[in-house]
Amino acid sequence: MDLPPGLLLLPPLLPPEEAARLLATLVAETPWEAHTFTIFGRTVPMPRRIQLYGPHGYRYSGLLHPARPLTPTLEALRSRVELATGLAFNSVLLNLYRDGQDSMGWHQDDDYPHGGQPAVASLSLGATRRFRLRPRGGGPGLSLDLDSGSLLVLSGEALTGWQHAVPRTARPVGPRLNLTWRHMTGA
Ligand SMILES: O=C(O)CCC(=O)C(=O)O
Repeated sequence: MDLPPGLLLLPPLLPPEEAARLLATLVAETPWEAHTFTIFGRTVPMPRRIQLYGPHGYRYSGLLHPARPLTPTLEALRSRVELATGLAFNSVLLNLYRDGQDSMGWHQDDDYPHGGQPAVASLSLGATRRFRLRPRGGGPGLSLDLDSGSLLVLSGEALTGWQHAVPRTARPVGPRLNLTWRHMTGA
C-alpha cells in the first residue's frame, strides 16, 4: 500500500508476547485519568483513558497536564523507540482504549504550543484497531490496522496535511494501549 509522505510503518518494535506483558504492566502502573470534553455545547466523557508523561506541561483536549517524569518502564521503552526511529523523544501520551466503544476522533498532532520536533512515533499494544487517515483538504483517505507491537512514525506532511482517528468498532475487542512519543520544549 502507498502511504502518504511522512507516514512510515516500521517493523514491529516488540514480539506479541512481550507486547502483551508490557500492556499488562502499563495498564497496572499508570494512574489513568478520565476526562470530559465539550462538543457543540455538550459535555461528554472522553471515550478512553489517558495519561501524559514528560518534562513540560502540555495543554491537551482543553486541559493543562502538569510535567510528569517518565517511569522506569517508560524510560526503557523510550530508548527502544528512539533506536528504532532515529528520533529523540522526551514525552509520551498514553491512550487506553478499554474496548471497541473507546475511540479517538479526527484530529491532527501539529499543535505544540512551544514548538519541539513535531514527529510522533506511535506504539500500539493489545487489540488490533483500525487507524484512519484523511487529507485535510478532502480526498480519499486510508486505513491501517495497527497490531500489537507495531510502530508507526508520523512526520511532516502526514501531520500537517492529514488528520487521523481511531473509530469505534462493533467487533468484540480487548483493551488497546497506544503510546505516542513526542518531543516537546518548554515555554
Ligand atoms: O491510538 C492511536 O493509534 C492514535 C493516537 C493519536 O491519534 C494521538 O495520540 O494523537
